[in-house]
Amino acid sequence: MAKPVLHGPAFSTYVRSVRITLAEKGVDYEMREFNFLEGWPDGYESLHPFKKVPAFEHDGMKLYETPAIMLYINAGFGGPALLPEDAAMRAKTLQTVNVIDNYAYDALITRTFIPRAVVPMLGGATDESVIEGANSDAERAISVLDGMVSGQDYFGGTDASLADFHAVPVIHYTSQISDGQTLLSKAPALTAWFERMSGRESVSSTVPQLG
Ligand SMILES: N[C@@H](CCC(=O)N[C@@H](CS)C(=O)NCC(=O)O)C(=O)O
Repeated sequence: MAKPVLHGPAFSTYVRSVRITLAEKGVDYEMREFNFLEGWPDGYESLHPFKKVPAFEHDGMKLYETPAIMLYINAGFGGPALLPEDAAMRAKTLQTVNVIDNYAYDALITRTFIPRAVVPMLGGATDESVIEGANSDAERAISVLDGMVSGQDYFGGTDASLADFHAVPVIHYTSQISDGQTLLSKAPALTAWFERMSGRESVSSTVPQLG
């Protein structure tokens, strides 16, 4: 079986979720890194028609959309099962993925982390009004995630699952800025979960270097 190929930059939260999943399954893979901020590889649309990262290839099969790639890796390779058996818990892992994609990423990354950390890194000025405007959505996202992981070790219950690997890159960037630290200080269960996750080799070995 050929090695899977993962396309995209290591700084992307979505690329990192796939990398964590591959590491958890013990899958050897080739990483084809590029920085989309500097331009897209020629013909990238053949891998991802909407021009986003990551894109994934394995044995002639092309796949895009992070949850689909993670499901494929979980089902297609050996190693531990990364979804709970219990029906309710399995549904809750998908719920976590959707909370991240539909609410948390926009508030915490697009409207908070990027203007606070990425824009100045690229030589621009932070627009405080964007961060202020995101605050109530960011608070809600953190508070909901805190409630979801409260009373259990992981989003899917007793074992780490794809839900945790989807969420951890977003919470990592949140933890790197003061606005995010303030939000996390009011979320004890999520903070404990993040510390637990940070101790995993798959997570510590994929911490992105920004700047
Ligand atoms: N729904 C996509 C989202 C992927 C996504 O938004 N990736 C961001 C980087 S973390 C991206 O490609 N941004 C580049 C752009 O929007 O031009 C997935 O699940 O993979």
